Amino acid sequence: MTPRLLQEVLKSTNGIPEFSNDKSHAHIRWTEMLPDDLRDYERHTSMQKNEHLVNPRREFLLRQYNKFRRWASIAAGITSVISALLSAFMESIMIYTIYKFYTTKTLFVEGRPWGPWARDSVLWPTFMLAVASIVTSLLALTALVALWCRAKHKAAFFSLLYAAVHIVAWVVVSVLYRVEKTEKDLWGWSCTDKARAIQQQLGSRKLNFESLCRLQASSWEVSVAEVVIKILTTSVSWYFSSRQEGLKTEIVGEIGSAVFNQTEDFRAKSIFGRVPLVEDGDVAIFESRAIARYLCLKYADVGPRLMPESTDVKVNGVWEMRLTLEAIEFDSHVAPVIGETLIRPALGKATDEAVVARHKPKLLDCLDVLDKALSKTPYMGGTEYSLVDIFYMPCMFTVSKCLDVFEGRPNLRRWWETVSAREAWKEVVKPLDDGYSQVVPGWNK
Ligand SMILES: N[C@@H](CCC(=O)N[C@@H](CS)C(=O)NCC(=O)O)C(=O)O
Repeated sequence: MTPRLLQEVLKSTNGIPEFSNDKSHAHIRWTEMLPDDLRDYERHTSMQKNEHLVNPRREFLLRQYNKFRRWASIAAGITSVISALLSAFMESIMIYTIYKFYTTKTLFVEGRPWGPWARDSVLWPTFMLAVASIVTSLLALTALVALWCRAKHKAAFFSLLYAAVHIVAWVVVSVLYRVEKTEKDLWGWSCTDKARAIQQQLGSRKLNFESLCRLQASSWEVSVAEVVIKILTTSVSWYFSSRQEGLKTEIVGEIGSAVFNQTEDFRAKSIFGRVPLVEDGDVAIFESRAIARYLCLKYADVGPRLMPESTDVKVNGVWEMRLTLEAIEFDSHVAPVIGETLIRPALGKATDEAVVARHKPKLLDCLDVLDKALSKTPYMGGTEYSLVDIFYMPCMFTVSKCLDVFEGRPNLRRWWETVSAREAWKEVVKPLDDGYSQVVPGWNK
């Protein structure tokens, strides 16, 4: 754990001129700053420890999760392609039938001044099927483009709603089209004996009712197939999505298992049973803030400093005060808000609104105070970037996913834009962001 945490803390310090003893270290990775023997040692232990950090079950679950996601996309792609093809087939038959009707309706037929088609022909069922097929093929094409662009359906609810509307609409269209097949509509008339007799009289090259009858019948069969296929593919997609959702909860549980399946040895070292825990030789330290300070002191001459160098008790006193405020005034309110609003829903548990109601107003007050303080100094700890900023950053980032943190707080926004623009932060936050976006609903809203 040590090298990993150390790496994360020190990475956040890359390119910090304020506390750096040697400014040429800016933008150099922490391992490159270590003396050769120590660098090798760190690399070696880091590899060793990382092997222990790989949780085979979690890796397996993640692979399964990605597999289901891939299959859900493949199923959605196949559905759209089939829908587009079937609809294109129906749409061309309907357009052809309508075209045939308009181009032949004035043909002369002995004893039928209204032409070869039924007297007062009913056209709407044919138009209805044509419009339904055009709409479906356009929707299917849009879905394909969206898949191609890797746009994800934000909520399974909407894709299910879309599938339900699609199925109901096609059931209605197919039933109406079939029920309205009388001698008056184009399909019904094409299949009558009277139409066949007229075809013989005019010649099938001019007007082939028999083939029109067959084409429209097959079009109705395709419309029924459209319903059946949609039901099947929706079930398959739903199956993959529900497996994917189930895995999300398992993955989060597995990540927590490091904490929850505690060994006696772990308990002896982290007496409250919490992570992170850092072991460095014969010393074991828990509490992230204590760990960060330990690492800063231990490697004070390796990387840039993140604590004041001054021996002035007043300077140190003010800095200590600001450092402490983060844990007391910010973390104690932001942690429950994050836990209830983002973490519990990710674990499939309900948000305890009473907890949110208790802590959110205090958090907002704290943010207002911080905004005011940041109008006087550029950083949380004073004039220089320091551990104080680093302590605020993870929760500030996380809570900004469920709360409008920076709105109406220009100084806090300016501070966040400055500190979060650091390359080291971007690198450190990426796995956190990727991980959360997989398990927390609405993370990337
Ligand atoms: N103040 C502690 C908080 C540590 C903490 O709450 N860790 C959580 C995981 S993020 C934990 O270990 N929870 C397990 C438990 O409370 O049983 C720190 O900053 O290290």
